[in-house]
Order: sequence, then structure tokens, then C-alpha cells
Amino acid sequence: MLDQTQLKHNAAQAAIQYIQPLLGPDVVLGVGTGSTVDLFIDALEAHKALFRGAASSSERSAVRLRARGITVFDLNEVSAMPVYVDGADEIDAQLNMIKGGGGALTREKIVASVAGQFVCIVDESKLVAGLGRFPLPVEVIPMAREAVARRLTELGGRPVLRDGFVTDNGCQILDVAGLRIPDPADLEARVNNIPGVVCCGLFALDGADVALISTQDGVRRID
Ligand code: ABF
Repeated sequence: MLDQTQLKHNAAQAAIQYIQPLLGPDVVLGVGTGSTVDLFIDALEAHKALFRGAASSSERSAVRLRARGITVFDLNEVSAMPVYVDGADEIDAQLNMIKGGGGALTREKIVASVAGQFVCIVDESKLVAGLGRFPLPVEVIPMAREAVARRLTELGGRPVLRDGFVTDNGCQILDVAGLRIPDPADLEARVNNIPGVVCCGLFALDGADVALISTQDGVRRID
């Protein structure tokens, strides 16, 4: 029986295999955030001579990449990247995701938007029949926090401020429990449209292209 860390490790290794044909001397990789991505970064070190560097979705991952000798580029220096690799808090079979448990959702969405494809690496506990058990993280401009919270309540959610947490962008996060999400792309658009919302943790308008889901029976690929 593999424990969760071993499952995450296997997902990270599967991502290394997946990206290998895409590597080259001019290639900048998009790298996400989280404990699964930490293992991916560790495994990437052995291949660092085969690509130019990485663009990171968080300060946390940037520090880890640099510590392993991988050059980190400001996204403004990068015009194209073949692939972005990141985890998720929930993913469904249509590759819609909830992300942002680690608080890096806005930079994750930005870096992912530059990449040719999004490869999501998760252990099987993250695969769900329908999104919404994990509270939806919503990054907000601090002065709009209460106004946004009222609108999220009108949408059926129960927003709670992530206490003492400040994002890499100097903003706050509302974690919204209780939302029904029959149409993830529709809800993503509605939340994005609330004034004061920087970014919402639904990745459905532009979901993952490939999921590598680590199970007790091996890594299952959905695309
Ligand atoms: C990030 O890492 C987040 O969007 C998500 O919250 C989290 C998943 O982390 P882990 O791999 O630690 O479960 O990608």
C-alpha cells in the first residue's frame, strides 16, 4: 500500500516522463506550487541541462528551483512555454479543477495561461465526481473583501477569510464553502466578474489538458 507521499512522488515522476520529449535548450518550463510540485522540482534537477529554465507560480517554488540550480525567469521575459506542470486540490474527469489551497492561484492561472498545455499532477484523493467539497479559494483586493463576501454569499457560498494569510500579490483569500458547482466554467465567469476579485480558484474556462493521476495501481492518464 503506497502512502500519499509515494503516490505524489509517482505523479511527479510521470510528469518528468511526460515532459521529456518537450525539452530543449531554449525551453522554459512553467512550474506550479505545492507538495506534489515540490517533488517534481526535485526530480527535475537531474534534467536541468536539457532545458533553459523555469517560470514559477510562487516565491516558494522559485526558491526551491534556484536551490536545485534551475534558472528562474520573470514571466515578462518569457514569450512561450510548451508546458506548465502543477497540482490541484480537486479535479474532475473533464479536467476542471479547484486550485489555490496553497494560496498561489493567481500566479498559477497567469503562468498556465502562457503555456501550450497544462499538465496536472495529483494523487487519486484529488479526483472527484463533482467539484465543490474543497472550499473555493478566491483572491480579493483587501478593501473589497466584505463586498465580495456578500456577493459570494448570494451565490450560495459561505466565505471565510483565510486568517493571517497574505498572497504573493499582497492580497487576501476568501475560502468559500457550500457552493454547488454543476457548471464550473459558468461559476468561474460569475466569480471573476465580481468587482474586487483578483482571481478565483476554479480552472474550468481553461482547465487542464492532461491529468496524471497517481493510484495504487499506477499512474492513470486522462486527456
Ligand atoms: C497548488 O498546489 C494549488 O493550486 C493547490 O492548492 C495545491 C495542491 O497541493 P498539493 O500538491 O500539496 O496537494 O497547485
